Amino acid sequence: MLVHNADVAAIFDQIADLLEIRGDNPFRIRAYRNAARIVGEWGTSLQETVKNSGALPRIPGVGKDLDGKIREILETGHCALLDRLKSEFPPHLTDLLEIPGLGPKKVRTFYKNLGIHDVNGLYRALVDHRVAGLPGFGPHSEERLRQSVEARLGKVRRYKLVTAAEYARPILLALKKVTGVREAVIAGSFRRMRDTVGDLDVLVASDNPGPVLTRFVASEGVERVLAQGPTKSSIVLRSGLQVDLRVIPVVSLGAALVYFTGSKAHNIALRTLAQEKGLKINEYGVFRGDTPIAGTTEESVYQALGLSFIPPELREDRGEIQRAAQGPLPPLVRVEDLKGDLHSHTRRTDGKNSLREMAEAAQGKGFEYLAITDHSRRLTMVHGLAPEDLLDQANEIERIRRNVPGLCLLKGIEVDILEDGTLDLPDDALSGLDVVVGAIHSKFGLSRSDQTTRILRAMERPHFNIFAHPTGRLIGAREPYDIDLLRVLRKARERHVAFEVNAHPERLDINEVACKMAKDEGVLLAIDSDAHTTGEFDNLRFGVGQARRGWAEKKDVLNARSLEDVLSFLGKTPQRG
Ligand code: DGT
Ligand code: CA
Ligand code: CA
Repeated sequence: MLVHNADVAAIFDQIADLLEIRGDNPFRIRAYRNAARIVGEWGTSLQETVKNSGALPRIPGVGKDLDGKIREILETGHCALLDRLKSEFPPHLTDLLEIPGLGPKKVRTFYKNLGIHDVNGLYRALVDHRVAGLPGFGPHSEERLRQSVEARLGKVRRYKLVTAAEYARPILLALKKVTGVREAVIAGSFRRMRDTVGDLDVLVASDNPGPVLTRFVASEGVERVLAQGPTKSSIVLRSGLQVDLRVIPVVSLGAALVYFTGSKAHNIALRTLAQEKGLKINEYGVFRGDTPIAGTTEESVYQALGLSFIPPELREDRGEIQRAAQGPLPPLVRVEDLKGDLHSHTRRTDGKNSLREMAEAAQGKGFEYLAITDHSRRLTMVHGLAPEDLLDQANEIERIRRNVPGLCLLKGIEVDILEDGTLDLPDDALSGLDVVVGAIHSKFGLSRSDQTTRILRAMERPHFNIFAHPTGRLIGAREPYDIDLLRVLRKARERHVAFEVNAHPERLDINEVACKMAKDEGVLLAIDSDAHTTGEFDNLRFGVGQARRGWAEKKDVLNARSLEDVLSFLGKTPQRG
């Protein structure tokens, strides 16, 4: 076997890396590093020298012990010590060393402190901001590292809807103030409320584009201007998010909105339909020959094609066009339709606000009801509640109810579904509550059949009301666990269990496709904030977005119902608080 000096050096380097990750004696580590360097730079082939002379030349700086290792490698191509060290660690741990800026010491910290095994694990930790708290790391180094890891994973970066919304707001506000601007809208996937967006597409209706473009490229937080023409421009913000601008004539606003809202698939289907009718459609309007017949409003564009108006959330070419040809589409659920929230947390577990603060915030939002659903005891890292804590909280709820007139506080729990499908609290602890939200927080890796069975069993429990964040995904960070969704939905219908559309920006779970399935299976949706702070009730709009993308109407949503109807669904007799 041909063994180069460089091969020997590489093995020594790997040994040094692993010894360092292990936290071994620094002198020993240095001996391997030095040997790697010296052998790697040795001018003649060690293997040939040994073959020709029968002996290894004396290599300065390399001790006896390492001499033996060099011989071993030259003869076999392997080193038993390296194989042994490798077996002490997860197989892909050392892949982390290939990420710019990461050496063995940092890899050791990730492995020891966070249990990270590979690049994907590191990525999840970065997305969850678990790295920023480690010694030697802060928010900035975390962000830099995340970018390197993304590059390594070959991810095309997409942004959470909430993040995109944050960046979009000041840009829109500024553009709306520019003289001559009739309208400024974010089109694209953002307007369709996709769970993530690739870039922002800003559409401005103005018959005087110059000042709009000037203001746009001067937006706060611009890192680079990618392109600038007379009516369009693209910028990249410091966060990496790209923003495209198109300024269009006021008379074309409707047609431009349709075109730039997309989706691409929807546009293509519209174009085909237009051609069948002998029409032409583009971002300036709908035309018969050269004569414009529609384009100022979106309604006019759809009408010219013989369609009723299609809400942006449905524009994915998933049957909406055929449906709109038959008549008006069903009215989709709106944020204003929500009468309450059935999943929220307080400081008693991992929330950041007190029960009273949460209740007052919900009252301020005009809710009729708010369910307090802190975690059950199994989630020890958040000090989950045992039965006696639940009683204590029930008393607190009774007291606070008087301070929030008009709002009914519901006593609830987010109870853990254990691996075997039992719940983390006994039935008699749950029976005293108004609402039981069940969720999975562990053992995400069970097989499809085990995971499904686990959930079906949990739903058999008499007090199980709402299945929370049913697929367990974390956007960009954790894939959904594997379940037979249809079976679970059918069980949910049979057991009068509602499926949650968790509106937390990192979850948006279930997604639109599952929402549509739930609707088709006759399972009610509960669009919940899962709020851990008073500010998070505002996230409900993102949950509503997913539900709308899944064709959900007001009648499909549990918490669009009155308190009385909700209590009756939960199997409770209405009692006025
Ligand atoms: P994203 O940014 O990846 O989240 O997704 P979108 O849908 O925002 O896509 P984007 O930004 O590439 O383009 C914005 C809209 O412009 C898109 O939804 C539809 C329209 N559009 C873009 N490219 C084409 C195209 O090649 N043909 C047609 N008909 N429309 C297009
Ligand atoms: Ca876009
Ligand atoms: Ca774009």
